[in-house]
Amino acid sequence: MGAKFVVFPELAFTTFFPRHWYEDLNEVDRRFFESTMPSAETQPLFEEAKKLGIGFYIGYAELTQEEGRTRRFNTAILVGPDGAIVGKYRKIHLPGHADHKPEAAFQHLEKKYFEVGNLGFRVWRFMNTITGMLICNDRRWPEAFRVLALQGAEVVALGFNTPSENLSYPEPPALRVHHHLIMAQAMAFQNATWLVETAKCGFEDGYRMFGHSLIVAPTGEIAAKSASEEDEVICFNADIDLAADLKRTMFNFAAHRRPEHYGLIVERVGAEVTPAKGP
Ligand code: CDT
Repeated sequence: MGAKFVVFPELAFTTFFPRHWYEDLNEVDRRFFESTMPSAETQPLFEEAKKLGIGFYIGYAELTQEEGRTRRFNTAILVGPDGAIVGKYRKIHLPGHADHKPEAAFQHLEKKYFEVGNLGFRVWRFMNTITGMLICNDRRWPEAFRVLALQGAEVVALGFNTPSENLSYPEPPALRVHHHLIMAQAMAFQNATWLVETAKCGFEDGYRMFGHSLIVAPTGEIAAKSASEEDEVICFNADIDLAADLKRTMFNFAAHRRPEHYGLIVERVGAEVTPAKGP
């Protein structure tokens, strides 16, 4: 297909193991976490990409020793066409819960297995673009995209695992996909970036994920979308300068943003009912 840059899903080397409760963290570390990247097992991917001159984004469970202790992150890296790791992102918005819910159809234990990422939202000069990384649930938070856009992001790469079934309340899968699509289109347009979102799809371990990998243009239009829940590759020849007019006019941040009125966004975490006292 001529692709120069490939985006793989979140936790691409393993099953989405946070759907399972494991008592023994040593077992989790052994089965699902990578303590070096690349490793003997992952090196062939790096070598093949280098041979083909392809850069890539890939997500994995990262085990690291930092600040004198073992730490676990849900991580993604950007790898250049020369096989060198250019950037690393550790997932900041970790959904789900940390406690065991035996009554539930499956678990979503990201809060048990991972710490909140400590590297911030950053962008890199990458393959003649400015590229930022996010992971799965981050795509639901406009703040994450805006922080990348304020650093000049032209491309945002994101891998995801989203179950077709809502763990918390009954919700039609079609509605879940609808939310996925409108978020992606809105985030790309409002931040004038290309957005690549790559899904795990179909049944993994017997649990269904809704797929719908996307490449979204800065116009908010879907340039390419997967069509099945089978393994699939989608590709688009993206004009990175497509957003130039948008960035110069409607979303000229320097001209139009009013951060003096956005303070609550960083001061307050949860919503509090605080009505104005007067007109
Ligand atoms: N992997 C991931 O972040 N998935 C979440 C599911 C949320 S349900 C607890 C998502 O936002 O798609």
